Amino acid sequence: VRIADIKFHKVKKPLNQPFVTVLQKVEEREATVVVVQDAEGQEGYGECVAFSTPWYTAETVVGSRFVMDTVLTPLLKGQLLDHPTDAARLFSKVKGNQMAKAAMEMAVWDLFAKQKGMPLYEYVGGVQSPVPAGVVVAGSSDQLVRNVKAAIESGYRRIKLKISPATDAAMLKKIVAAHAEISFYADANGSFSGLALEELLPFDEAGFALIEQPYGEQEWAAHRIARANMKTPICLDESIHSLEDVQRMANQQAGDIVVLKMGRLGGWAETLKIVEFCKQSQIEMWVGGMIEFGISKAHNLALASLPEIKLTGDFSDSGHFWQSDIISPEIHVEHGEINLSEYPGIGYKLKI
Ligand code: OSB
Ligand code: MG
Repeated sequence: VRIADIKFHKVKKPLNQPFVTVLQKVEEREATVVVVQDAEGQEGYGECVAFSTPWYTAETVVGSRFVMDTVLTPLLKGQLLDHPTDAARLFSKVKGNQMAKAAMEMAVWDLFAKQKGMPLYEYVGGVQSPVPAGVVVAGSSDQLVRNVKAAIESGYRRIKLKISPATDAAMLKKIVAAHAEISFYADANGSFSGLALEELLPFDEAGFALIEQPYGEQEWAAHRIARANMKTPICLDESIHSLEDVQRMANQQAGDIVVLKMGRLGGWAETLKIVEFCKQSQIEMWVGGMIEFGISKAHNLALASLPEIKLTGDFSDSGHFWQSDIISPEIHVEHGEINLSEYPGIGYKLKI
């Protein structure tokens, strides 16, 4: 496939409700949509998931756009690629900037699948079966109870609760106990950083299926201690930027489960290597979300279709965050599931 042209579109939309965590209050989401074109004008789509400011990862919308425009585009444009993994190889000498790389690399994967006339999920080895939906609930305690109720009424069977040292663990235990049919995850986003294990232990009694990222990105020893002293599986999100980080987690026994986010990992090629390693090492995986638009979600759905990925990811309805999404059709949760598109590539049209 010849990458004949590369285009970018800015997207900016308000969230239906502010998304409030210990890290940041997100009220509006900006993103960059990447369109790669072959010589015939066939298009592949990617979405850069960097946020406006560096509150979750170091990259930003403006910084990633600079890198895509001035560094990555010259490396990719005009190239004749034999395989989509060539894109990651072309970018490999550029340091860091995984979200910028991923956005462009993922567009290339979409284009290859379209050239083959195959859905992307099939192209990467996934299997057709609806992807179970999962939603994230954040906010103060009374909001939490209301939002959990609303999520269950919308059909979600997996709910992720944002936690911090200020969260009332006993209250969460009651919520979890009241809904035996729901799988609850807890995500701390590193907010127990520097605190004693005792601060985290009350959450071990709440009945969560897993606890995500209690400590900071580089706090491997703290995660190892938590894992050794808790019955709830420890899951790493922010700590994982590459296959090497997953190997470090395994070697240091710092976690049981990894969250796959292609933006944070640099794209499909690195993510598929991690999937293979986790399969060999019997590490469980799930696909995380970052308040994304539909292009990114469509790639994530293809990833979640892989038979190795058994845990439910962050997959909510387009209408959960957005008045209107940037894809057609939008992503719909029905009976707690999302059907994979059977159209070529990501299977959704760009609607901007
Ligand atoms: O830690 O998983 C996270 C959103 C933005 C950045 C980081 C995270 C999140 C979420 C929301 O938890 C998940 C979603 O988009 O559904
Ligand atoms: Mg997380």
